[in-house]
Amino acid sequence: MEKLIITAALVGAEVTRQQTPYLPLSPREIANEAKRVRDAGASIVHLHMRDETGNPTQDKAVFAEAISYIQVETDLIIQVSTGGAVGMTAEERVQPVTLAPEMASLSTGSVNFGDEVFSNPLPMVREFAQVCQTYQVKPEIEVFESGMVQNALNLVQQGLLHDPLHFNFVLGVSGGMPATAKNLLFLLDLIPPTATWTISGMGKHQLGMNTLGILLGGHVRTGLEDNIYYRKGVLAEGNAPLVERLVKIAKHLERPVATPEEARKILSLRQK
Ligand code: KMH
Ligand code: ZN
Repeated sequence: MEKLIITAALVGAEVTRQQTPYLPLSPREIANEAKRVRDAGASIVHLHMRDETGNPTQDKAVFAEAISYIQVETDLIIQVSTGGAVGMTAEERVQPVTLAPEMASLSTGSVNFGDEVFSNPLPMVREFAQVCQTYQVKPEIEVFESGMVQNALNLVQQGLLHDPLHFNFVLGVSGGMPATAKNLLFLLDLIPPTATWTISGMGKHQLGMNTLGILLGGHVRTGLEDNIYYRKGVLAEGNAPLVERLVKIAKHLERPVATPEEARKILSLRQK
């Protein structure tokens, strides 16, 4: 098995300070949190940004501020979100890719998202993939349901994505595929043998799905974007405790954890 890559999804677009006081919001707070998860063992940060009122924003300048702090203070791989928040326009969402980070998320289809719809029409997905190519940004293909895998394979045929692909299975979103072992195994059968993959479980499914991912030779995403609890009824005091626990589990399961430099090689990121 490859060494384990741990991604920390620090803040997301939906969680609020009312739900947890440990949510980082400003670019400075997000960068401080990035440093903490790096020290804990993460090698990638999946980034969303918030404006001064705490609402989600894809503003390029806000991303640029946080990224500049993170790059000075850590060697983390930066993965910007192109998902943003439900209801944002394509133009808003794609902005941070033009900062040429090493990675960006790319959802390859639409999905119900609670009572809303996370809308990703294929022409928009193709445009985002093209912008990623232009800026030499490696997409992480976000899969909320199985049709999104085939959509990604179609993008390879169209020359808009290239091997080796990297998938993130986001299981347990209300409206998407439930977080079950059977669903993960089913999805793994659909991806090319050259692909790498990571697993995100929503809410109470985070820990179990991550542990399964470690055992199956995949990579893992944790963080407050997906789950705010450390255990039932107990809030995680930030993202770092969630990362620290995965490092401990990986150690018990004899799966070494990758540094950012090792993760860059495993994921075939662009040469600097
Ligand atoms: N906030 C969700 C609607 C991504 O970052 O690419 C979408 C999301 C996916 O978080
Ligand atoms: Zn996200």
